[in-house]
Amino acid sequence: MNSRKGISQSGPTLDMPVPSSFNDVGQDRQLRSFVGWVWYEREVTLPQRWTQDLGTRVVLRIGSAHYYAIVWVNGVHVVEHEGGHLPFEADISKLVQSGPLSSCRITIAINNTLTPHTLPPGTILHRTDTSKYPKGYFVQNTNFDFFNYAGLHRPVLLYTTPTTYIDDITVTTSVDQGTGLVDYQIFVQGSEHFQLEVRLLDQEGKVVAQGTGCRGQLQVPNAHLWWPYLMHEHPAYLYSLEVRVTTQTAAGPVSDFYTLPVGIRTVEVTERQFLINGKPFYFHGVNKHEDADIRGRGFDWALLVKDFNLLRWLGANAFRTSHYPYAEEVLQLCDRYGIVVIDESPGVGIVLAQSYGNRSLQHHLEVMGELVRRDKNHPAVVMWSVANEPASFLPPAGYYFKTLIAHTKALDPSRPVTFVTNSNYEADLGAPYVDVICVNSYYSWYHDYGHLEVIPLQLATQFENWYRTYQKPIIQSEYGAGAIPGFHQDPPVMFSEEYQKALLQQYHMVLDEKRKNYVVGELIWNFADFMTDQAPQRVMGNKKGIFTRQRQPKAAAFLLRERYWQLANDTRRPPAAGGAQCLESGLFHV
Ligand code: GCB
Repeated sequence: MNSRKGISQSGPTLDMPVPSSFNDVGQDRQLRSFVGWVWYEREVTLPQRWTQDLGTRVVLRIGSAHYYAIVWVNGVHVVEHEGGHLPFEADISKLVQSGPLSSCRITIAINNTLTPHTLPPGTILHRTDTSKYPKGYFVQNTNFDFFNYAGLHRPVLLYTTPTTYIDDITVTTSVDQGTGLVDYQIFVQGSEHFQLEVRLLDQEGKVVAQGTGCRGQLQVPNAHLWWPYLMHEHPAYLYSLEVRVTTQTAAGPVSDFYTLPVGIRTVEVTERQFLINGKPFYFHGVNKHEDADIRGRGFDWALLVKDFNLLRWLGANAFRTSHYPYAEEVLQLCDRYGIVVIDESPGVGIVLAQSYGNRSLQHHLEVMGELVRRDKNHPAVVMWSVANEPASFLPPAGYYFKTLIAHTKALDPSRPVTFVTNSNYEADLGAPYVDVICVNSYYSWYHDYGHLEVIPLQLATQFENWYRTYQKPIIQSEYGAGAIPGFHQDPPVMFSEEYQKALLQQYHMVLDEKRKNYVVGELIWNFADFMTDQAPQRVMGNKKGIFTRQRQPKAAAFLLRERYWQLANDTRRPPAAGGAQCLESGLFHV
């Protein structure tokens, strides 16, 4: 690429909002289903200090680019990244500080092609029968049930730090007889000579502990623990860890300063229970997608806040980031509201034998490294899920999941690890390595259509088989039925709101029995309707949402709301009839 010419000189361009998927903003069918390279470009003017002060480090940060991205600044290649749901950065100081220019042209090429070695995997099918397809015709095939939205899904930011800067912080917490123990490790880059100060402040701004040096333990007598929001009257207590690294320069001392919210809490798994702060926790919540009209998977504050209001209206205390890591802002709100998260990697649809080879495994290990690095300090994250519904009965799956789970535990020994299975309990080769069995089932939906009466027997058998085999706590990580909003039929038939409700009720009877014992959670599939590829069994997407894609409740939402508040009743009563709880004003600084 010529470093002086912008992309607009190579041909016609489109205006494209960021963050957003590119697929649904246009009127062009080709753009909606486009597979291949797209190019984004933006020219920005940098403040003078950024370009003149050599003590300033200028960083370009891309929140998420789906799927493969190559980045240039002023025509110079600066970074490449594989994987659509995690951030990456490039230090561009040298580039922007090398000449008189204060403008900076950022060019990002993105390719959404999925292959057997990407995460999630996919295949490109070349249609060579020229009696049916034009020459060179191909389609992207996937083994997952959501639309492969692509583009710049999260913010693209430029920020600065001093040249000696805080690169990473790891915090783990424990509790010893009421004293909170906060172990920290701080990684500094740019110099070997610096001073490091650490302070922990409570919510009143009072310093409760302090330390110096790159690693240490802060002790907080009578600590306020971080509790999920329905378990305690003062939930989601967050301390602030202030980290200051200072270096001496010719111009005097220079500091990099970072504040990290810290929740002191413990997580533990026993043979029958999932414990948070030593107390049994029952997951009653949802599976979500990052999905909405027009913006596709693009980050949107208004949508996010609406979703959290709906979660709290429902009384949901947890969700799984099915089937990929969500935006960091989502986890920040979970920390602040006390909503528990099972944090899932993009390992969805790993069903081809080819996807179990070393190349795929290596990439999956790297993705877990990026995910843990990004999300390890969120108290809301209580468990990692390395995959969803892989073909875990295939012979190489045993080694694959053993390695992947051991690696994740080595990266973060403080949290349990799982993957979500729909394999037969006898055939599953990955289940021996998980801490919690997460199982998906769709009785009376994908088989025994319409026969709701078989659910109690089939579901009870499912739980008993898994528990007898592994003696590990079990989460019903998906169950549900499709309902087209406004379709009514009584007695219930499939796709009516009544059927969705009735199916959930059958599940709930068994869950109520088994949760006395070893079932530790239930997560409905799905929070909201979402877009999928076109297929005869999908009606403008997947309709298993209890809310529509526009976040309006179906009948099942009211049923779940009653149930979840009932489940929470031990610690807290439901809000007044008809009234969702309002988020206090002042909570948002967006
Ligand atoms: C599943 C998948 C989920 C699908 C869902 C369905 O088991 O994990 O991605 O969307 O079933 O509705 O078929």
